[in-house]
Amino acid sequence: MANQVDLNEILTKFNIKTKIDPYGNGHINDTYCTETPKYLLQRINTNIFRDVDGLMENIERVTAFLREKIIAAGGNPDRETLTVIKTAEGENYYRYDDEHVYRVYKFIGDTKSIENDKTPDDLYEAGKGFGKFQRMLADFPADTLHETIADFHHTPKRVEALKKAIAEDKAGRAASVSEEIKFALDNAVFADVVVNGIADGSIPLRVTHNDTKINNILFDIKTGAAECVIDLDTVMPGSMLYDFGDALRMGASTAAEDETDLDKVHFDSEIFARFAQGYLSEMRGELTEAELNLLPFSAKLLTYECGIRFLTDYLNGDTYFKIHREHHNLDRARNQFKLVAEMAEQEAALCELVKTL
Ligand code: ADP
Ligand code: GN1
Ligand code: MG
Repeated sequence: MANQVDLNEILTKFNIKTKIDPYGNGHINDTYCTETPKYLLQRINTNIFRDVDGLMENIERVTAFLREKIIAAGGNPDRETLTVIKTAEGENYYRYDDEHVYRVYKFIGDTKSIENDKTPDDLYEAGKGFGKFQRMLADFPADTLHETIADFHHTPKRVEALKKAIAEDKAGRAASVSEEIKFALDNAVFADVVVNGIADGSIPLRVTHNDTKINNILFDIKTGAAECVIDLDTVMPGSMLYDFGDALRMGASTAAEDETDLDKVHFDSEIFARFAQGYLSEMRGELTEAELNLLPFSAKLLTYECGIRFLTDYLNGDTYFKIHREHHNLDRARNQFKLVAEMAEQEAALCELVKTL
């Protein structure tokens, strides 16, 4: 467990001496923040990210590239991208042992991260923020990045992983979730649309973030503008549809990702429109016809994919996502499937709406 390690000892490796406390709400890493001066310490989840050298190399190269672009545009690189703090020995992370691997970032203050209370304007800003991130990385050589998690958004392989989890039924839960399993398998018909588009060349590979949930962007506390895209562990070659769709998965829901009262969980098309406006204000000129046509579909695809990942983890006995209660992953899966159903109902109307943007 992380707390068996003395975090103050870890901090001394980065020449930092100050009090430290847990911070943030991620499902993957353990995050802490120091008092003054403020730094963000993270224990990298090495069960999920096996190649920490490759991962940190990606982050250092991408942030250095962004830094140059931000400076050229007259921005502030210390706020508009992450800054990796090196150890006293000049390394970009510190390995205590194989399970306790830490990195430090500059803390980006005077920002807020949005979990659930959000307005359409916040989502406009988020769309602009993720769009700008992709635009600035458009000339980064994508094929030089390490693939930090293989086949991360290969939805058909996620379906295969679900089928394997059903067959193995490690936690003895499959019989109790037959309805959710049926929904997941019935909807697998659309799982291959984006991977097929990438394979036939109609959807280009770009440098994408791949984990664009709304709390992975920091907003300026005064202006509300998207200040910095964070959580760069999954920056890899991908489709822009992954980033567009995944942001709406949580961003366009009227409730939290784990809300159990499904009457509160709805897909909000006004938010979809505002996010799309923000995103297209940065990326309009870059997108192909196929990408534009699939924008509404991408929200459904990525929400479906995340739903089946939660369901798979539930069947496997909760080994991937952090949970805070017994059936947490099942609650998350049901919540995502409710959204998928509503997104499917609204897809045709949203395609018309995209044409007007
Ligand atoms: P996870 O992979 O577990 O989601 P994140 O990198 O997203 O971890 O960090 C968790 C939370 O910590 C974020 O949602 C954000 O609120 C906060 N955070 C992360 N990096 C910074 C930073 N450099 N400055 C300020 N807050 C940050
Ligand atoms: C995880 O790291 P975090 O909490 O931002 C996950 C995403 C999921 C998301 C669901 C590396 O994101 O893929 O969409 O949870 N990240 C990884 O909330 O698996
Ligand atoms: Mg995160």
